[in-house]
Amino acid sequence: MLTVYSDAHQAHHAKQELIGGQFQPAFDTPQRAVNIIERVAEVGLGRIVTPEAHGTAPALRVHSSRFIEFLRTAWSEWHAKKGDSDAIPLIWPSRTLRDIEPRDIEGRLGYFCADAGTPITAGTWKMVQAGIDVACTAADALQRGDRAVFAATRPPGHHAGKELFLGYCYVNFAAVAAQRLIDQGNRRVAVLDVDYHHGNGTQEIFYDRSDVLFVSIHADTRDVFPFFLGHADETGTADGEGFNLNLPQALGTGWNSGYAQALQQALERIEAFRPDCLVVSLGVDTYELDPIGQLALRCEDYAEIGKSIRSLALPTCFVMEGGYMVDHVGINAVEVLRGYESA
Ligand code: Q9C
Ligand code: ZN
Repeated sequence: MLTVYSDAHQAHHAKQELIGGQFQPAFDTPQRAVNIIERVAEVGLGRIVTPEAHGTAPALRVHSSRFIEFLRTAWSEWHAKKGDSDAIPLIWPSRTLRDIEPRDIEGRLGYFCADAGTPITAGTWKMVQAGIDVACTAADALQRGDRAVFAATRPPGHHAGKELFLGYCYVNFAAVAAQRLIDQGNRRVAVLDVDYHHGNGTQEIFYDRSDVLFVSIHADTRDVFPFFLGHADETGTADGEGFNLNLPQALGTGWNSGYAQALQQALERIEAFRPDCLVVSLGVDTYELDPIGQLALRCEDYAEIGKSIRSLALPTCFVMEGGYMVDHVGINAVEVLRGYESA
């Protein structure tokens, strides 16, 4: 399996993260992606290539132009006003306030960002552009005939919506890849999201469409981030009615206590959709030792996930999402890919 990777992600390294009222080291570290690519090399998964430059056009297919422009320019605006500290919003257009884009950078940060855990730093845009390039280069390899390809992106992307960033995600790379596959002539694309967290951004982007099916297995959002989407009754709207499937899991769920069954249900829905290809949002924060996650998958379960996905016999683009147990993120992510290759 081909892997696409750029070390440009290292340009972004958040200083700290506010968690449980305390500043702690950020969870999305450059080391996560380094460990993943080192593991890919160690097991000899296949060739590793650097991405081709694609600019912002592919991101503009799934995000608004004012949003991408904001991401591109926010740091210089913030830096001019506030100096070197990470740009983090502290006020949001919550439910009873108005939907107005402010003029000042502080207001605009809250307008486009939904949480306080997704800072913009000097290197954020460089990292995000590299992620767009990686996702597109991977999608193009699939289109040229590769059976499977791994987009080793950092940061994750599945929380990012048309005009919203949160949850360490800025641009939705899985959505960029899925849309690119549609734009290149595929009639139906399925997105399977196995990250611990619900892929609220991917759901939002494709919610009213019947050409992209979104299926997600995640920790129940009544209990965990991102809270405000991801519930079982969200099935799609307008043309997209019936093309969104959320399979929330109770905290503590493991392979034999519900996860394998949910995966089977997800695969059956994808099969019935008869897609031309598949994008997998590959998060491994479902791991039993993940410091953020509260599901309970073990190392050996990840190969089973890969094997099960392979049974669909679809051209498959894996796009890296979460996984924060840093010394296991490479092992577990690559287990999925090896399981896929072995089946
Ligand atoms: N107390 C992804 O895995 N903050 N994003 C959680 C936990 C947000 C993670 C705080 C975590 C988002 C793609
Ligand atoms: Zn996650």
